[in-house]
Amino acid sequence: MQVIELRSDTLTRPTPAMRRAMAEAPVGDDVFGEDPTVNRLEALAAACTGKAAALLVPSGTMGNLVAQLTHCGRGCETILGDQSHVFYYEQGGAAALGGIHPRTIPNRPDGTLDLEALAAAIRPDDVHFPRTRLILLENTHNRCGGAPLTPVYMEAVGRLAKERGLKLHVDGARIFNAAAALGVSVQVLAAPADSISFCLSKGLAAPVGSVLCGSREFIAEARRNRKVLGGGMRQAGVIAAAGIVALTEMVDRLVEDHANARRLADGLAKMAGVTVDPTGVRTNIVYLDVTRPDMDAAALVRRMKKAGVALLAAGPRRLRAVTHYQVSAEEIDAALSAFQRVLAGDA
Ligand code: TLP
Repeated sequence: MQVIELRSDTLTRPTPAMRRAMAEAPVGDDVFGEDPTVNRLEALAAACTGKAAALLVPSGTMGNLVAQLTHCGRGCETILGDQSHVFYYEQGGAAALGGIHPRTIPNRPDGTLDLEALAAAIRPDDVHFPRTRLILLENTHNRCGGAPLTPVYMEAVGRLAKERGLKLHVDGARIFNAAAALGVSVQVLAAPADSISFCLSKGLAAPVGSVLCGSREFIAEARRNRKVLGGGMRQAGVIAAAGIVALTEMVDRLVEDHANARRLADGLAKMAGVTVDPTGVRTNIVYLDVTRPDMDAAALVRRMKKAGVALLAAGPRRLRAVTHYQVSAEEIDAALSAFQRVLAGDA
């Protein structure tokens, strides 16, 4: 049986154009700066985000860690959302490996951090306190329903950071989804940030890779930090080639994923046994809560898997579905039929 894969947009497989580009990519040793395909991808990523320079890293996690290590020294503090991927899902790497102290404030349901709470969390100069050095935002916000953060909000946080002498890093794993949903350019969203990382391997469907972007000096230092983490790759042009296809061919179609996510949410909203707020679905991520008292998230995931639909449990009663280029509108309708049957107890 062909499974409809909704666990994550990370599960996309490379497109035929990516496979071809990977096979044919001119390569060199990237640790020597001599891989022409990596250099091309980095130039393209810098242009897409409006930054001076860029650095290919193996994963989003490494991009965020390298950014934090580059902005902060040991004993410095980062302010970030309590629902952020960096705080929630990255093993506390900045603390474990960089001695960087995380200060969380609550994410609001739209993925933002309250500006007053943010300002209040910045430490005054006092011998008792760590030094606040960095603010970290996530756009789109994974655990907050894939919410896109607007240019106005990004600008406001950027202004605050500048006024208080701090740096701003954006975990833009899905920044192209944010730009598509808001109808703005990635450059506009990234402009207030000192650094931004984005993933080639999520909605853009490349098999591996993320890119960290920032000033020339920042990226030069980030290159050192990537190396010490073991992220210096050699003939990485075979990876970068797929990334170039991702950036040139896979961005414009993200709106289809957003329409499919909304289609799924609209269908689920009509069903008994689960709740979902379709108006909250702005990009490619849908969260739903199981309300059937005799079923929890794990049980629904199990039954849906049997019915041919793969989903992720995101809490005791919470499930996540993510759309991507290997899920069509017809498959969304098939997934909805499976939900109908499972929730009615027929499957
Ligand atoms: N997110 C994955 C899982 O780890 C949850 C997913 O399936 O959504 N930032 C954000 C906002 C992310 O969603 C992710 C991956 C990362 C960073 C980390 O990227 P990778 O997996 O490449 O290290």
